[in-house]
Amino acid sequence: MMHDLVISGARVVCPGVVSDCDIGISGGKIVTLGAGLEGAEVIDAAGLIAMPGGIDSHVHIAQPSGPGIEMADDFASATRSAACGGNTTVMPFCLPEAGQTLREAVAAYHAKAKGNCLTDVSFHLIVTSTDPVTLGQDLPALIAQGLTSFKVFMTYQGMRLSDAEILQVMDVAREQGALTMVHAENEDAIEFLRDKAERLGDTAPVHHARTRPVPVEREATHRATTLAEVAGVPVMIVHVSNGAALDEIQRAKARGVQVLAETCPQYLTLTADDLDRAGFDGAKWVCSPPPRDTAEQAAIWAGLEQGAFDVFSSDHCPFRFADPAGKDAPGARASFRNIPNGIPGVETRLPILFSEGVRKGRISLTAFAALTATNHARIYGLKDKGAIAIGKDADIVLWDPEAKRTISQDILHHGADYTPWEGFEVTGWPVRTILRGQTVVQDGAPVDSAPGVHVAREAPDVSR
Ligand code: DUC
Ligand code: ZN
Ligand code: ZN
Repeated sequence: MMHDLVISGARVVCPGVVSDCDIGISGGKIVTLGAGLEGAEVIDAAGLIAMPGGIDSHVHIAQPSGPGIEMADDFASATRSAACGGNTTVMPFCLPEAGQTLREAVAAYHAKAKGNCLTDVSFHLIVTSTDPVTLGQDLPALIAQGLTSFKVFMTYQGMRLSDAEILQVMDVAREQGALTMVHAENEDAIEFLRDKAERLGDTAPVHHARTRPVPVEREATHRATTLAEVAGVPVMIVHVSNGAALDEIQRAKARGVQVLAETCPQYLTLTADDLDRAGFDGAKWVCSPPPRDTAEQAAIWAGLEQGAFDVFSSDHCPFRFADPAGKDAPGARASFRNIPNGIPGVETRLPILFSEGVRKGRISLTAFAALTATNHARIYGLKDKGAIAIGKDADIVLWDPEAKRTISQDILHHGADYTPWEGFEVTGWPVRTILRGQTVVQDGAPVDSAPGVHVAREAPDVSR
């Protein structure tokens, strides 16, 4: 059988097993795994590892972020950066602007993404309102269109939902077979600490971390899992930053609650000390939850090694540093309160986990593929994606496991003007990214096209 494309000679990371075989691709799908395959085009991948293309199920792209504030990435730059970092699908959130319905917001995001993407894209929703139109009409209609997951916030004035509202939203998720994702931090506790810090003149970026300490996240994690228990739904706790919050998740699971958990590179490799750098520089590391300390990093690593986490995402949420529409927003130097929350990371997520996790012997290649692609597809209902297996989309990334890179703004492709990992050394780098059989990044350089499309999803497996 003649294939459109054969990837030959790689170590191939299939679900649960690594195999030395060729990958035969036709019509954008993986159709054969075997030896000596024939193809119209053959990629000699000797010495490389073939992995399922990364799925980053937690990114923010061109998201409204307040008056005068602009995210550093549009869909072109975010997906270019994602593809160069070995990803083939990203899952951004649709957040309604003031006065916009959820359906209008989704239409606006589709318009921004269409024709501009180097990876495939599949939207989550953010639910900030529980009015009858949102819960009774928009949410069911959008879930039916394949936007089968949404995030709610327990923090941020204007975005947070009360416990009563979260229960209402979870009830819609239960009825419609969708998955609720929760940002778990206790807003009242943060506000109490933030007011106090400002009264004391503690306004530098590091106080962002000090006013969102571990108990703030631990309590909210307990509450979120308890609300899911009461509503009788599964829940995804996103961006878990510390061992105490992870303990709450494990306790809820032991009670029989279906809790899924996500963590991110910042909680493995950064600390609150990064926010304490000289002058205003710490603003580069302001994100929520904040990076903690080395003991919490160890707790998150232990969770990853023991299978306590389902997915590893970037929470890419980029703002330029030297920009009044970014980190240097009006009032940001006067108080950390005004610094936009979020850091870029869609391009560095996979190399950091490969280097720190696989190369350092903490996790296996198959665990890496599960945490960075396969589980994202299974959990969020991307039925054609996430694995090197017959019938799946040919979304594949070839890794040079020996390539050494020093992460630096100079080598990245995002729209931000810095990386929080400047100077971080990694071993292993994605050298070729293939989306549905088409090469979109070769030798670190993106091709000049935009083949990415929006992918509607099935119901999440845990919600069916
Ligand atoms: N939560 C996120 O998930 N991303 C950026 C900011 C935030 O608070
Ligand atoms: Zn969040
Ligand atoms: Zn996020």
